[in-house]
Amino acid sequence: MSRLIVISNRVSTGGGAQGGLAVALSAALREHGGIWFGWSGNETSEFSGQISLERIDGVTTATVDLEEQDIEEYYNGYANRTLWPLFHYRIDLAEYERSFAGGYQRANERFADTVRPLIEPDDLVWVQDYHMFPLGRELRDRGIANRIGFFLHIPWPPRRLLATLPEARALVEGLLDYDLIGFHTEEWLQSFCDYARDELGGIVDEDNVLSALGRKVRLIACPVGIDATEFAALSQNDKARQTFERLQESAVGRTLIVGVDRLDYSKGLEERFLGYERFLTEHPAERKEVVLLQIAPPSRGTVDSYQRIRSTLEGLAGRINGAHAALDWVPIRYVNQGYPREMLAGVYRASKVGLVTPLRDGMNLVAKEYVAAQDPDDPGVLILSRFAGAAEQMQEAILINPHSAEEISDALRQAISMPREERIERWRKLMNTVVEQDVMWWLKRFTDALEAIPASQSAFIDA
Ligand code: GDG
Repeated sequence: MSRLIVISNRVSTGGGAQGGLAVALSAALREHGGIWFGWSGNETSEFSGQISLERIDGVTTATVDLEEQDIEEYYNGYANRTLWPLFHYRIDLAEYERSFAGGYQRANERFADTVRPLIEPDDLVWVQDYHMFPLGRELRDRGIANRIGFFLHIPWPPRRLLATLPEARALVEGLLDYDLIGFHTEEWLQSFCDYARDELGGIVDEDNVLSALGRKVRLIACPVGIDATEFAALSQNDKARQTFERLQESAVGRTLIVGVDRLDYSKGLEERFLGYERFLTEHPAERKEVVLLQIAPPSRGTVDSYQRIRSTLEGLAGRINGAHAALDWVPIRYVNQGYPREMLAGVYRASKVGLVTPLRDGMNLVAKEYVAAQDPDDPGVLILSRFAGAAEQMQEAILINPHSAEEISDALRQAISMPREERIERWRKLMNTVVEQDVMWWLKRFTDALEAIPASQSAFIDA
């Protein structure tokens, strides 16, 4: 078995409060041996490429500090203010600055210089996400002939949106140096093919191998999962049970609806609140029987668009509560803080409706966690946006268009009145998928596909 070199913006080894993805990548690193490389999260006055090596729970991590300018231009700039909004279809929020693009390229070159000496000839190299698009090419330029895979955790935008990015062509050309590119869904994969065909004259064969500009790269749709068995067990531990009981007491007989999202404009929180308000107005009789608990830990607080969405939501929650609350009831509990995972599991289990309404989302793990945490004898109902990658696998949820307040309102009504047998039937199908296509399934599918690529494929083909 080849060693694995995982490369991502940040490195987290699955200890403490880490999510399922970090746990799975750590498990793969333990099995294959290898190294997890990335930015330390720290700033240094002058970049030195000094690697800090650590061994945590059987996983070797290698991290490097970046200069303030790198962090500003690469991370806060190009990653968070250019690529993230553009790839979530928000060109209105995307900032196109040459300095960001330059800093992004520089940081990737620095990553390549730093990780290069750690890579041995038979290692599988696996690059994660949009922070690192150019890394494959930079490694090739430094003589790395290994199999290199790339996985994109966010959507791939439609061709005409991507074309608004000044560096679009160079970015996609750079991706041709990978051997394998993974997307969560067929839809994101097809959007990538559209661009490669129309802008680069590429050809995609029946095995999803793209040939363009004399290079070949294999494409796969490989949806990420959660550790469903672990999460189901978590929902029954002491801390989860205490949270469950506390919520049940505080909701006194009311139906709890839950949303859990990083505070991000892609998650459709504003539209969710408006859809919920619509439900309150359209169904006065049910009004006081429901409570919406929205957990939204703030993120990327230095970026303007995140400050704006935060204040918009505060205003909206205040207005809805002001307009609809009664002496003994507040319609929205809006909480701007994070909770430990086992408490979240208890929150999901206590909630009869999981409301997941992103406007665009690569996958959305909350939808899967919500399902995994349910009581099999009395499960809650998942309402899910059609525009989340998860919708491709989770057809038994109530699927909605998150831009339509009416659809959200109708879906809430349907979920709240759904008979137990129907809830159980839908949940069983959803749970089967979440358990079968879990995070270890995802990991194995991707690494097997990478390992199956003949080592020579990364060389030039005849044009
Ligand atoms: C990217 C893509 C893709 C949230 N609040 C708390 C908390 N969380 C955890 C959830 C879940 C995770 O954060 C969020 O996962 P998502 O999938 O929703 O979204 P992103 O962070 O945007 O991740 C996404 C994912 O990559 C994987 O490929 O699904 O589409 O955007 O696990 O539970 N965790 C804790 N406390 C909180 O308050 N502990």
